[in-house]
Amino acid sequence: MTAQEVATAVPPEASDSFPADRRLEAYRTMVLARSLDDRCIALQRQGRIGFYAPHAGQEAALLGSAYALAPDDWVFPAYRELVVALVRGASLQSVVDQLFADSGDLTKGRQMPNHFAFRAQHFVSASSPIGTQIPQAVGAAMAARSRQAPIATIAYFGDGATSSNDFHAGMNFAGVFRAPTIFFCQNNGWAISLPRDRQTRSPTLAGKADAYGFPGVVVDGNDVGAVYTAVRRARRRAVAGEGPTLIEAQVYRFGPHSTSDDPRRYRADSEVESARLRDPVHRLKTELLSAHLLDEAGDAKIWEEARGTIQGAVTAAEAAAPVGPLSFFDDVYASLTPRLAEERAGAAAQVPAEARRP
Ligand SMILES: Cc1ncc(C[n+]2csc(CCOP(=O)(O)OP(=O)(O)O)c2C)c(N)n1
Ligand SMILES: [Mg+2]
Repeated sequence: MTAQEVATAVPPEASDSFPADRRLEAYRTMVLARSLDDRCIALQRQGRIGFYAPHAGQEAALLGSAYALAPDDWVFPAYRELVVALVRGASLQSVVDQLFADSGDLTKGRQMPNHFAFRAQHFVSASSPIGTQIPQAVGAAMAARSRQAPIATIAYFGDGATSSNDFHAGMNFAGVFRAPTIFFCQNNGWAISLPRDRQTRSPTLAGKADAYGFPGVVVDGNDVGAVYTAVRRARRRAVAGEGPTLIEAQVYRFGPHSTSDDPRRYRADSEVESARLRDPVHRLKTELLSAHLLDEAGDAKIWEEARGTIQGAVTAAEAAAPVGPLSFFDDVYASLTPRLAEERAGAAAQVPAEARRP
């Protein structure tokens, strides 16, 4: 089945269209996401957080996919999907706390900054090793199916990950066993400095699904509605037992690969400028303006509110206590072994009283 045929593989349903009454809410989240991105890069440059992987330019792909999922689905992210966690109900404060590794950090300072995990939101820890989340998502999907849970799993990954061993292992297994998994590839044309044409000669990345025997779809990743529809349909297929779908969302990330990267060494400024003409935030704003759901004054207020909310979260994170040193003893065993209990007591005697919290 080719990428083109896929569009007709699952009959469309009205509920596949992005809900009109959620478009303004989606725009607010998009503005929050864009503002957070700008702020996080500034915080890293100021030495206040250690590391950050930007997503500006990919908001429509991230949001459109996130809105199409159900709360019980499980998300297996790469490392650029904090917006997905926000849509699923993770608090902005917990995102910012993770970046600062303060006592509000759900990962207790044990992960690299930007490597979020939100268990309550079914959002698995970020995958830095490229592609590892793909077979994990397939395994979780198979487990869900054996429990007869009517859910799907989604694996987020980039164009670069399509060259990984884990992409092949996950896609092949999912195809053979019809795993209820959505493979969501955000193709920004670059794997750090490696351009798309050095990655593969496949005309599309979605076309790779042909070899594994399930549909592949190419979608405009700047169009929140188009992404939503593609993921809704893939999800319906998955839950109906029809198997996986590979979605290639074509996007462009404006910023560097991460705060450790300088894209001017490999990417022409003109490429970025022309991509900015297709900015998904601007695109949704234009749609809302023409539908009279937004005006310029309302837009300015949305940006101002977003910056204020972020400022509040940053101020709270900087005022929060660091993660307590005794947290070192948590989470390895359900209850401490006698030896570890003794070591913990010894350590507790050496730390100041205010740091004795877990
Ligand atoms: C197994 C593995 N190999 C190499 C790396 C180094 N690395 C980190 S990100 C990256 C590029 C990933 O590109 P892509 O999948 O397109 O995602 P993008 O960053 O463009 O969103 C590479 C090679 C890694 N993290 N893991
Ligand atoms: Mg890429």
